[in-house]
Amino acid sequence: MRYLYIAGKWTEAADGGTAQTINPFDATPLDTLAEAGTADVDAAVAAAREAFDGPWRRSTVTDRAALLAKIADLLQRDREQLAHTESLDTGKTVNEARADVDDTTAVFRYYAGVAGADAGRVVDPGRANVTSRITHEPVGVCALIAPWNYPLLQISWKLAPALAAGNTTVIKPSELTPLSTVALVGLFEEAELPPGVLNLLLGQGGTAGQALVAHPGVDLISFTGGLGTGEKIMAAAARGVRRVALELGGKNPNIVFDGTDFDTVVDNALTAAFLHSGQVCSAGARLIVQDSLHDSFVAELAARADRIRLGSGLDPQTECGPLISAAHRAKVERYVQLGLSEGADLLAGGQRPPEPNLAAGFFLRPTVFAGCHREMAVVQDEVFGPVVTVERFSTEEEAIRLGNDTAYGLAGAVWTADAGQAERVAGALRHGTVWINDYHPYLPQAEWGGFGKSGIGRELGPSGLDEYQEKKHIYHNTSPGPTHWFSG
Ligand code: TXE
Repeated sequence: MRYLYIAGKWTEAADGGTAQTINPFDATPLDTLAEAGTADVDAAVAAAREAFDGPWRRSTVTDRAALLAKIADLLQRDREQLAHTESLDTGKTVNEARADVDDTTAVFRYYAGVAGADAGRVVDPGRANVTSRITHEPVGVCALIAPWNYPLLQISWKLAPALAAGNTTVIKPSELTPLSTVALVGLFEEAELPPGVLNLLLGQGGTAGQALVAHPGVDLISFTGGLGTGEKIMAAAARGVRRVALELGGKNPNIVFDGTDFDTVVDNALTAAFLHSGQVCSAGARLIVQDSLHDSFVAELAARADRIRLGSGLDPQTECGPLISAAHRAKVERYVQLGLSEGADLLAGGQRPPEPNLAAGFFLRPTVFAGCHREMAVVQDEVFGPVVTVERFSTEEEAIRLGNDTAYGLAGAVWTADAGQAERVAGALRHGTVWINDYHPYLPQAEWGGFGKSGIGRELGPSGLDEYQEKKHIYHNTSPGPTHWFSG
């Protein structure tokens, strides 16, 4: 049984509600979870408020940086156990889960390092006997809501800067993948975080999540998840004019010009599209390939997709795990049907795997659609599964036009041997991250976020800390006197 964590105590839900989390590999139960209702949301927000108004407010940046560095150490100490938990809960390979723990550690270390690096600035007031400075203050109580594809990593992108800036927090992991977040809260307890600074709610988005974002005691909401939920959350944040940051996924172009190393580019296209079964907000799910290369490229891509080994994330031979849930696989399968009905050519996958040992899990074979064009829904919508579409282009202008022909704008890539072309295309793409001759790497010190419907705000980098800070101007007149503005 896993509990809520409110005001420094592990607790059942006030109404005794529970839910099960299951293993997506075989649909067997993994654990029972307390399921928060509105009374628990009220208690968590009240605890966060009390902590914000209490000693945490007087904590120094140095204290908070030391805490984040300690969490980084504990994450590494528990690396194997955390990776195992994450793999079981999400279905991803344990290798990828290890990389997630390492990336999470790097994020805590980064914000431990930068927390105190910028204490504000002194400005020239342009007049005598005045000093004027800008200071940074925490925003207040932050509601941090994470999705199921990178549970540990996504909550940490929010939690590390929120705490570094001196906020208090109420976090809610996805109901589908809460276990690594529960473990992370355990590490904060071990590091003796004061009660109320970090509160954990487990539960459904439509109940606990909705009550949390609607709560008037919350000053800031940071959310990563689907577009529709993001729109609801932004509407909730409007009531009371609360701050909001949203990361809402993407439909990311991966543009391939002729002339780069063939094996390298096909290999990277596979990783871009099928890492974590394509359940990645920045997945390279929309390949845009130059005419002269197209036919050999798609043939090799499909052949290699057919060889991807599916299985349990814990099996070292596995290259792709299952999708997260039956409902999510059904959504992806609807897109496969839609792609077929829209006239795309199915070159690989499109089916559940035939192996009997995979029948109970939520598997779908890596799927390659060629002959796609920009009007198809399977090209425009975020499918968020192991489905890649291939379009073709002949000129650089056409590649740019296609790459920007999306309502989203999270990430994209360009593969070319021509450095000038690489810079021109990267400069013209309207996406928050552009890779040149690579796909997927991100850096804790570099901003991450989207243009268009991919969201608002930025995580990581200095801007990721800014999201959690108020800026205050302190104007100090050291020699005050009458203004003589009014004569009477
Ligand atoms: O996400 P939701 P879902 C996309 C992807 C996927 C689609 C739907 O296309 O198919 O979203 O996935 C909480 N108030 N991404 O339905 O609902 C929920 O409990 C407050 C892209 O699983 O957005 C969970 O903690 N919270 C994405 C979190 O929101 C609410 C990653 C995300 O769930 C809520 C995941 C509400 N009303 C899915 N409703 C990315 N950007 O990487 C739900 N939640």
